[in-house]
Amino acid sequence: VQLETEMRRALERREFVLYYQPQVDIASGRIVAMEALIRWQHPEMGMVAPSRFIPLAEETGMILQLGAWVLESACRQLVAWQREGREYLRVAVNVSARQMAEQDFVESVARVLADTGLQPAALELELTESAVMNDVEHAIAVMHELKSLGVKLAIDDFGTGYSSLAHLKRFAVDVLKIDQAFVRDLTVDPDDAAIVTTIIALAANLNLQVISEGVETLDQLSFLREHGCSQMQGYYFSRPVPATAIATVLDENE
Ligand code: G
Ligand code: G
Ligand code: MN
Ligand code: NA
Repeated sequence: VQLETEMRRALERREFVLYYQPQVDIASGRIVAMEALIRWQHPEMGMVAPSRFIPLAEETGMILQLGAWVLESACRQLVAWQREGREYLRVAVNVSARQMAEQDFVESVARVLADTGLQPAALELELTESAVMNDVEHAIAVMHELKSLGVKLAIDDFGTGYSSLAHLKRFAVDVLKIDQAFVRDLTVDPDDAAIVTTIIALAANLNLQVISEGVETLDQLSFLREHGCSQMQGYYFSRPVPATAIATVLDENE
């Protein structure tokens, strides 16, 4: 309850910050995108983890203001990076179920694109499988409207939710993002290995891109590459870092 009150003030006090984590194209070794990940720097409590406040923000509806702030900030930041010569870079933004359910969500995305001047194809929205399955018919309609704007869509945490293959066929998505729960033990757990290779094959057969998250070791990277996963994200490449540290990360990658 305390945290809820604090969270309302935090936006005005600019206590939320975005960290960015690179997504790497394995064939070229190049960073192609950044996932924006919210952090709360509380003046007394220090860094509050998103796992503590995102669920609360979703319950209270605060996620709507928070999500709008994240989307706008990430798009503005990307435009700034592109103007500094990183025109190849894209940004991935997490969208919660509550945001997707809002009547004016698509309109708000269109407005942010117009306001920031970001080209739509440089924005990727990560929709969790559970958010999409919350109200499938509505989600499918929203996904098609978002696609019409020209933005890219990814299913986050893929494999942990309840989307059937029949649904997947109707989703207007571009990317499947393999959940880190399957990546963690992939080199030692045959079940995880089977799940991951199956998702990669599924994506290939449906003409979807696939990205693995939570890649921490060279063994995981090698396994994923050998099985055809072309994009990866995880501590092996970089932890999420503040915007001010991105230039260094990109310089080292170029
Ligand atoms: O950054 P970290 O790995 O600690 O994130 C923990 C969880 O919080 C993840 O599930 C991530 O998707 C979620 N998260 C991080 N930033 C955002 C955001 O801007 N919006 C939403 N809806 N979720 C986020
Ligand atoms: O659910 P989502 O994919 O949006 O959440 C990403 C979360 O995973 C963030 O909280 C981020 O900090 C975390 N993360 C990113 N890379 C790694 C990694 O290599 N290992 C682990 N354990 N967590 C990671
Ligand atoms: Mn994500
Ligand atoms: Na995820």
